[in-house]
Amino acid sequence: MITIYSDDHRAHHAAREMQGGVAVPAVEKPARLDSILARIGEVGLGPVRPPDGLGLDPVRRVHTAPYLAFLEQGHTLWSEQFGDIDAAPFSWPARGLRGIEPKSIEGRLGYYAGDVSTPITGGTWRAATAAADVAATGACLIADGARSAFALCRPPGHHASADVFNGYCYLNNAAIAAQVLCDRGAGRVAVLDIDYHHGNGTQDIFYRRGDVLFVSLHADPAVEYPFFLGHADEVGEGAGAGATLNLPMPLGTGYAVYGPALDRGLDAIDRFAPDAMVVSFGADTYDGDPISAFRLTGDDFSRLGQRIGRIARPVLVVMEGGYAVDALGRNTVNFLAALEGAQT
Ligand code: Q9C
Ligand code: ZN
Repeated sequence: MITIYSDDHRAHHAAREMQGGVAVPAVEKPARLDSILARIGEVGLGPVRPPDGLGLDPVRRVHTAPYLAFLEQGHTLWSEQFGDIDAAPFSWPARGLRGIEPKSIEGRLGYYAGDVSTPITGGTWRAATAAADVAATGACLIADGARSAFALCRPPGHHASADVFNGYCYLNNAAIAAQVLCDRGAGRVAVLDIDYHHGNGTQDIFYRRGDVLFVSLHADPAVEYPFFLGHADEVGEGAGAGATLNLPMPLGTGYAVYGPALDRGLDAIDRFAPDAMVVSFGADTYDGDPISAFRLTGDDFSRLGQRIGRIARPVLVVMEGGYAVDALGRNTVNFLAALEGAQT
């Protein structure tokens, strides 16, 4: 399987994130991709190539212009006031307040942010746009006839909506890829999100559309991030009614529960009969993940890949979460190799 990768991800390396009321070293860090790249080389998964430099056009198809302007300038404006440290919000337009964009950078951070754990650093824009380019390039390879491709990118994307950054995500790489597939002629695209966390951004972006099916397996939002979306009764609206499927599962879920849920999701995708598929892949469902509570093993990732590969559609895999860095390369490449093996 071909991997698309840009070294520009290193520009985004947040010093800290908030967990349990204290600032701790950020778990979404450059070493994650080093682990995956090393394993790709070890097992000879296939070639690794840079993105095409597609620019911002694919990004503008998914995100609003004011949001992109904010993301691009945000850290510079913040630094003029607070110095060269990572920017984070502390005030939100919660219930009872007016949701209009303030003028000050502190206010704008709260306006566009969904949480306090997604800092905007001096290199965030560069890394996030490179990640979007990686995903968009992967989508072009699929549109040109590849059976599978792997967009190895960070920062991740599936929590980001058209105009909200949160959950370590700024630009929604998987949504950008799905939109590229639509724009390149796919009549129907399925997004299968198997990150541990619900893909709230992707769901929101496609919620009212019938041409993009969104299927997500994740920890129950009643007890896990992102908390405010991802329940089973969210099924899409308008033209998108029936084109969202959420399969929330309890903390502690292992393969005995996860496998049958995946089969339900794949059945729905089969019925939808998409021209192509985007998999938002997170390895944070792993037993040893430091911020998650599912119990998948290294071998289970091979089983997931095998089941998804058997669906016999062109598949772009887009990297999302996964924070157990030492096992991340093995788990991810287990998944990719099994997926490709089941396709042929
Ligand atoms: N108690 C992705 O996997 N909250 N994002 C962490 C831990 C944010 C995860 C707090 C988790 C976001 C792409
Ligand atoms: Zn996640």
